[in-house]
Amino acid sequence: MKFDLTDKKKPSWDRRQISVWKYRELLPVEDRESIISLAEGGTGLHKCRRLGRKLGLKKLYVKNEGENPTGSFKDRGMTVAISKAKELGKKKVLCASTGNTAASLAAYSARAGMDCIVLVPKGKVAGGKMLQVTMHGAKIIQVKGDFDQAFVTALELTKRSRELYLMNSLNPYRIEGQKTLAFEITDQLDSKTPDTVILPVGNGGNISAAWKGFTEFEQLSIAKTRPRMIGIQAEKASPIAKAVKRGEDKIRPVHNPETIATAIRIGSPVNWPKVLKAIRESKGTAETVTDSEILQAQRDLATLEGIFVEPASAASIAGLKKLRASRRVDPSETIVCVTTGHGLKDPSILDRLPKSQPGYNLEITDRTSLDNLERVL
Ligand code: AN7
Repeated sequence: MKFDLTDKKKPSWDRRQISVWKYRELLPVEDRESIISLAEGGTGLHKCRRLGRKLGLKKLYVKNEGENPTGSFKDRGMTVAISKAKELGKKKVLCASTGNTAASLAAYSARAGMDCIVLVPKGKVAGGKMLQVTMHGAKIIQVKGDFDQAFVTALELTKRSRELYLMNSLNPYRIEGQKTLAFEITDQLDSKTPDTVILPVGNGGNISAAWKGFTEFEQLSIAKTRPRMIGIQAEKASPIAKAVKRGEDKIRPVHNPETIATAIRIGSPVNWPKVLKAIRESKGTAETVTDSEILQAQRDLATLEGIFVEPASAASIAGLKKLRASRRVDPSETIVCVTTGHGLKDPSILDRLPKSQPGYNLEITDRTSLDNLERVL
C-alpha cells in the first residue's frame, strides 16, 4: 500500500532501524521483492564539539555519508534506482560520472546481475573510485575531456540504443532515494529541523533531493519547519554559486572546470534550475571555496573529529568556515554539514599533506637510538 502524503498517520517508522528503506512508503518501488540493497543510509549524524569550538558554533553536526556501502551518498539513490530498473526489466545500465556514481552503480548493478557501463573523464577520477568500478566488473569508457563531455556522450548513447538505461541524476528514482538524507537528519534530531544544511554541489542532485525530503516531511507534519539550504562549490567549478551571488536566475556554464575536488569538477550542472529553486525557497545561499581551503577543512575534520572525508565533501566545512567568518551563520544555530564521500576514495591527497608536521612519517634505522626517537615524539 502506498503512503498518502495527505494522510497524517505515519507508518510504523519508529520501530524500524534507520536506513533508506525505513521510509519505503515514500519511495517509488512497488514490489519489495525487487529491492536490491547493501544496507544503505543510517549514516552517523556526529556532533562536532571540537570543530564547533574552533568555528565558534555550539551546535555543529556532520552527517557523514561516507559511511554508506560504497563510501558515498550515491548509494541512497542507487539502491532505489536499481531496484526500480529491475522492476522495469532493465538489463543494461549506464552513467557518466566523476567517480562516485560510477562506483555505486558498478556495485549495485553487479548485485542485480545487470551489465554496467560507466563513462568517466580520462585521468580525472580518484584512484579509489577507479578501483571500485574495475573491481565490480563495469565496462569503463574514458572520455577525453571533462564530466560534461562524458555526460553528453552518455545521453547520445542512450538515445541510440533502447536497451541502455541511463542512471544519472536526471533519473527521477535516484533523487527519490537521495531525499532520505533529509528524513534521516530530521529523525536523528528528534524531528527538530536544523536551521541550516550545508552541502557540496556538483550536478546539484543531492541538494535538490534533500530539499524535496525536508519539504515532504513538512507536508506530512513530521517536521514543523524546513532548513536554510546552502550549496558550496569549488571556486573554479562554480556556475551555481556565481549565479546566486550575482542574483541571476540562470547559470553561465564554466568551460574547463578545475579543482582538486574531482567529484565536483563540473561546469555545466544539469540540475541547476532545481538547485536555484531550493536555495531561493529556503532563503539559503551559495558560496565558493578554493582548493587550499578545501584541503585545510579536510585536515581539520580529520584531526579534530576523527572523520575522514574526500575533498569534495570537505567543501561543506570549508564553506561553513567562510560563512562563519563573514557572520552569515549564527553561533547558536543548529548546523548540519553533509560530508558526501569517504576520504579513502582519494589517496592522491597524501602528496598534498604538509610533511613538516612534527611526528609526520618518521623514518628510523637499526641504529636510531630510543633516546633520539623519544626526543621527537
Ligand atoms: C563526494 O559521481 O557527480 O551536487 O558523477 O561525488 O548531487 O552532483 C558526484 C558528485 C558531492 C556533488 N560530493 O553532488 C558523480 C558526481 C561528492 C560527489 C558531489 C558528488 P551533486
